[in-house]
Amino acid sequence: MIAIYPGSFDPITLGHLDIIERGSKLYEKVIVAVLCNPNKQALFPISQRVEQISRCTQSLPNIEIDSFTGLTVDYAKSRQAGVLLRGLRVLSDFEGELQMAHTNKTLSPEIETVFLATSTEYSFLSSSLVKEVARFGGSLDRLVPENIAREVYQCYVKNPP
Ligand code: COD
Repeated sequence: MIAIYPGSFDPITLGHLDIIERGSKLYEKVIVAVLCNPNKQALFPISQRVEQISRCTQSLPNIEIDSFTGLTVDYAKSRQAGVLLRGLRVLSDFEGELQMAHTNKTLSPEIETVFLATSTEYSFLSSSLVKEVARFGGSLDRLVPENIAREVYQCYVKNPP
């Protein structure tokens, strides 16, 4: 079975990577799919996010990185995927995630959403938090891989707040 792990990944965090690694043990193949959303201002362009995720997942044999536009379920069907993989951190994630899962199920009943609970050490971690910490010069150790931290800091050196 092929699973899609869709998201913004702006930037990829250790929490995302934990879900990817654990998902890779459950499914034949996991396609990490970066949504291309021209209406949302992102820190990194799509091509750079795809490259960052590829770099961070090199050691995993059954991971593919891609980007997509439009509905996630349409993309999933185009890739013959049966599962949408999502991560759950805290109760506040649940409402939005459940709404998304029900919408996707209504649009495409044959595709299941599967949730993986966050690992305890990443339960607080989000891409927004990473950007906020970097904006104020805080340490990104234990939040993102070192090579990603460097690129995040560079954005704020180029565009100081
Ligand atoms: N631990 C565990 N899981 C985590 C962590 C962590 N520390 N951090 C993030 N995650 C999980 C998130 O809960 C999420 O499941 C996933 O990782 C990706 O997170 P993000 O923040 O990078 O991506 P999102 O949630 O912004 O992605 C939203 C989508 C792009 C999937 C969504 O907007 C979408 O499907 N858009 C396409 C249009 C569509 O199909 N709409 C209909 C569905 S509503």
